Amino acid sequence: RVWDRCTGSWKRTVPCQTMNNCVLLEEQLIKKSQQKRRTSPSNFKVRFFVLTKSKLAYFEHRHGKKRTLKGSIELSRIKCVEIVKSDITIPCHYKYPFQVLHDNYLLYVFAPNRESRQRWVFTLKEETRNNNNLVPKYHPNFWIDGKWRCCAQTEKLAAGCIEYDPTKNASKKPL
Ligand code: 4IP
Repeated sequence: RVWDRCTGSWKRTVPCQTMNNCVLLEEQLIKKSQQKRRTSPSNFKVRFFVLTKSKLAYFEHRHGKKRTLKGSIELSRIKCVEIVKSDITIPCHYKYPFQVLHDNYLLYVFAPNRESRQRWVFTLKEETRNNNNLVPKYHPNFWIDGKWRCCAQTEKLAAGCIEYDPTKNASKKPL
């Protein structure tokens, strides 16, 4: 048996049989609900994030219990990964936000410190820089209360307002 780092439990099978299953990063972070439906609540959840060569997955982890998968994003579906620059008061414990735009959804993740955020943004950008669905432009600030704080557009899927550089931040490996 081998220890599965994703679920935090023993598994009969080898978890790292292929390179795609190997863990690049793992850490407890906070995420905002993606609000995939119009009626979805806006809330923040502590989740255990695991990045592999193929996916960004997040798990619920209650003390002493097996982790349960809550969501998983195929890296090939990611269109943009960037730091969020904002003047708003961050409504959760972790104060360093970044964004992952995928499909027609937007995931906001909050890291506990600058270094952690830099590691996630750096590694995610490295792994997605050659995707063929990247956006030419993105929104540097939050989508909040029905509008973009950067450009005041009122459509969540409105085109971004500043150029997205998939190689920026990706040249220097963070500590
Ligand atoms: C849920 O709220 C959780 O925040 C989900 O996050 C989130 O899914 C849901 O949003 C949101 O409705 P309740 O727990 O109060 O039901 P998690 O999966 O981490 O538990 P996302 O998509 O953010 O994973 P939508 O977007 O699925 O409606």
